[in-house]
Amino acid sequence: MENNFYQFPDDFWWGSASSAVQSEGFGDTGKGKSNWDYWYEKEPNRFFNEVGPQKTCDFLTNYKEDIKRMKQIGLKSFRTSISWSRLIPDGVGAVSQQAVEFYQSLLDELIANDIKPFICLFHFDMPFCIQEKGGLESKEFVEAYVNYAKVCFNLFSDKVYNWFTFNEPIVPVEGGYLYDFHYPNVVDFKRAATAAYHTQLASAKAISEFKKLNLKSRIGIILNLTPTYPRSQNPYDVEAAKIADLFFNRSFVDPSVKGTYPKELIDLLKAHHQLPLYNEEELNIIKENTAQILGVNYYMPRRVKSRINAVNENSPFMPEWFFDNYEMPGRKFNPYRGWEIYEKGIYDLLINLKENYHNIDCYIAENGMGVENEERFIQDGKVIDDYRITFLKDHLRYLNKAICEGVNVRGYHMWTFIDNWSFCNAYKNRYGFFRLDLETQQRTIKKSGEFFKDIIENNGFYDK
Ligand code: BGP
Repeated sequence: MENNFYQFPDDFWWGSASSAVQSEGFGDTGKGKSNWDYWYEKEPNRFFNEVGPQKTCDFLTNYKEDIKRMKQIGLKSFRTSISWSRLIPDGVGAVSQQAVEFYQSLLDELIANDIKPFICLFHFDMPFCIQEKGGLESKEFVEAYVNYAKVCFNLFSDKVYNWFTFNEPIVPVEGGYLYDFHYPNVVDFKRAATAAYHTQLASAKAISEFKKLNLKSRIGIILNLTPTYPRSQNPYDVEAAKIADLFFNRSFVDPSVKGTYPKELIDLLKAHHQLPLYNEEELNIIKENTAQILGVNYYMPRRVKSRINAVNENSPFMPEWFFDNYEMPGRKFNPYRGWEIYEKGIYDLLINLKENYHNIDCYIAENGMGVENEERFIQDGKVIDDYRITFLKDHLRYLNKAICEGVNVRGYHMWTFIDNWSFCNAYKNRYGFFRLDLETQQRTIKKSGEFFKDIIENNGFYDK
């Protein structure tokens, strides 16, 4: 078969993503305890091999060398987050000077190496003292978060290229209030809806503060969009998929990009007495302060079918009252993470943004493949991760198609640069372009890292 060259636009943001909790380590900057530090202390057994958030690639001390590695493979941009509990150990009030110096120096180092800093303010971690006051469920969270965001804008705005208020805001809602995979391990839909609403409000208020500063940089939000496919075109299946999409995608993408919640979602929650408390003034803030740029994390699709059994009314209200999850026979599957691999999903979600979300400027903020026991694939000291190269190419072909069809997608960041700690999964699955030896802290480039370097150098790649 003849090879095609997949050409990407000039100034495409070829990059990689990470987050503070997953890479920095606790360090000695006087960081306060976060919700993750607390949960690990309390229930270490909830973490793979009982490895907690203190055991990382220690980016806090290795960042200069790691940025050299980024430069070595030619990254144009890098996204990480600021640790709120490092910057403001008590959640509100005094700012840690050591933390300020670290983040200033990190940003300077990226800029000096021609790597655009993308900074996210919230990647699942908050100071534990804010969590104790009710966390996402409380209005105190909203005010404390907005104060923290303002501190960050004032301190770092001259150095940051793109800002993001939250990473995957639905995940702490699902994990913490519905499905028991994040602290505080509550199962209660109305509380989940409240947490989601407060997150959206906090995001909009931070955007409002940002706009007052008239900066050159832009601000947005990063959402994990999971294109939702019905098992079949049977109207029951189609309706099930529509409802799943309302819960898991439109609940955040609509207010973030359009400034309004879908009426169907409001009606459904109202009918089941699950709406959070809200007021017109807050809804107006959400309406007026939408994202200027959207980051999209894409890992897997969602497939659903209509429910086969009646709902047990004496069980907690759940999105699954309206659909069953569906495993498509023959699906491509990553058994280590338990996620379907469906490359076309990246194209479908981007076309949806083009057609239904005014073709907002966006970029792929995360995409990647976690694999267990990668040491199996080491040859002459290097992980030969051909599976990751295939995964990457398969997604980039569809990304390229979306670009050719006019989607405003500005970049692609792979998760992640150096193998890092995963929330709960710790080091079970490895994702990086560089392998981390946890004991020696040594980093070694994988074959995929070298392949990504070639892509960046050529601003595209040859393939079938
Ligand atoms: C996303 C998160 C990342 C990262 C990634 C991989 O949801 O934004 O923080 O962890 O998923 O998932 P995991 O680490 O759970 O395998």
